[in-house]
Amino acid sequence: MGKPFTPRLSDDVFLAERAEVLQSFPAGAAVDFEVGVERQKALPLSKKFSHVLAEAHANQQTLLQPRAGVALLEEHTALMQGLTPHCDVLPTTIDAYTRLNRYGDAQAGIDKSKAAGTSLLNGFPAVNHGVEGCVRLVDAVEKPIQVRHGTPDARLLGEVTLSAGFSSYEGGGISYNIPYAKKVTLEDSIRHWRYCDRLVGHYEDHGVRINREPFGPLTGTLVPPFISHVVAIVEGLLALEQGVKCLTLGYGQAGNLVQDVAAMRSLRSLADHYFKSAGFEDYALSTVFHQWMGGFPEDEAQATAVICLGAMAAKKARVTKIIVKTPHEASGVPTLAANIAGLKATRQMVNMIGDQNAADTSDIAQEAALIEAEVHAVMRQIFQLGQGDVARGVVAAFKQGVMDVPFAPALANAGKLTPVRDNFGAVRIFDVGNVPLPDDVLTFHRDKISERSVAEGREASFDMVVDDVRAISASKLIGRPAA
Ligand code: 8ZB
Repeated sequence: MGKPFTPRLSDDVFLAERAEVLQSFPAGAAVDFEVGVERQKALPLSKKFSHVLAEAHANQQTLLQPRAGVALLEEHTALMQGLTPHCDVLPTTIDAYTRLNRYGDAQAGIDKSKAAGTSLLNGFPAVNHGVEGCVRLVDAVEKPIQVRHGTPDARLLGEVTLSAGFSSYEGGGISYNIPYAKKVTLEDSIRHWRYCDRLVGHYEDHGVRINREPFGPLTGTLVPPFISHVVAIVEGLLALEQGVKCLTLGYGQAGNLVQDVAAMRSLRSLADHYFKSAGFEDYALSTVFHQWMGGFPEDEAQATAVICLGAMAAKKARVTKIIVKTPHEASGVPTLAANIAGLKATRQMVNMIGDQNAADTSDIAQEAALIEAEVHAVMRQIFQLGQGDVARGVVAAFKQGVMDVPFAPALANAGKLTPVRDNFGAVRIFDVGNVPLPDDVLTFHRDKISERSVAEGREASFDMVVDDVRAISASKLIGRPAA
């Protein structure tokens, strides 16, 4: 298949762009790569993301990670310290202004938060706190810490946080564009994430391993597993080409246990297949499962049940890491206590499932085979469109609707593919749009949807899709009509 990816950014081009990125905002002036390398090297193993992931993978343990971020450094540090006893790896969720590179607005948010004595931002504005603030944070916590965001142009954020000792960086040129932005072109976001991957590769060149994690769930709304798998594989290939060596690939819970376990199993084997076929051997691969990313029930006990179903699927699939939701999900940014509640419920479920047999049933194998056939069909087309350049291939694929993410805001996305649940709640394809799935696969989806139509005595339609989008927050998995 040849080398199906954009060539590595040359050092000359990277370093020239780097000078520009660091001059784009005053915080860039404090970034010193050599000092960053020394800081990363001085981290104890227990604070290195790549090490903790490798240990968990080797011992078949599952790490728990919450989401959390507030405006002020002291408050955020206290939040991290409060979460530390209840989780395995820490996040730092970045605020929405920083994600849009609006550092002036982020600063106003910091100032107003100080005056108000409470966080008025929905995350931690790491660029404004700068290298110095981030170093103080990293020094004050005892576990590995990751940047979690949703930023199409995350170059400066990466420079600041990685040089301060964050040891994992979430995102990717597709997964942090299509679900998050409307007008950013894929060409731009992929180019900016090539920079981020090359920065991580540059740390690797200097003996520092930093974990990279594409954002698996995409829009979190009825995303068929093969769609998010293709994005994960493409972003994985792009990252490996830039010298990334430690990758965590993810998937967001869809809700049907068989499909969710099959999705996690196939994600791992498919990624290995495509990475090795492209000539990559030297990489560490781990997996992450996101608990339900769609609408949640308001009621905290009901929300906890949704959290536990995700924990169960994830542990059945023996994933490396779970991103944990909270019983406050329906209402907004969670308190520390709500975050701890989600972590405790997840831990209890993970422990109880972990003691049990991990063997797959035949229905899981069958579902995994379906996902594999779907991924191969789309990847084949992406390689063809790219003619040796997977980045170009994926851009063309989105343009033609060959790749299509349901419910995404991006203009770069066709939005023709429409999913719906089948009679057991698995996500199936109602309208395939221009995605080139094989005929036998499409027939399977159609038959599965017909089964549900017969059971409900109604034709499949967009109403059914809407019912499904609302179902979990209304206490069911499948959006059945009222009896
Ligand atoms: C795409 C990720 C969305 C999830 C959570 C949302 C949702 C966002 C914060 C946060 C804790 C924050 N989220 N910002 N959780 N603290 N600052 O990310 O609730 O679950």
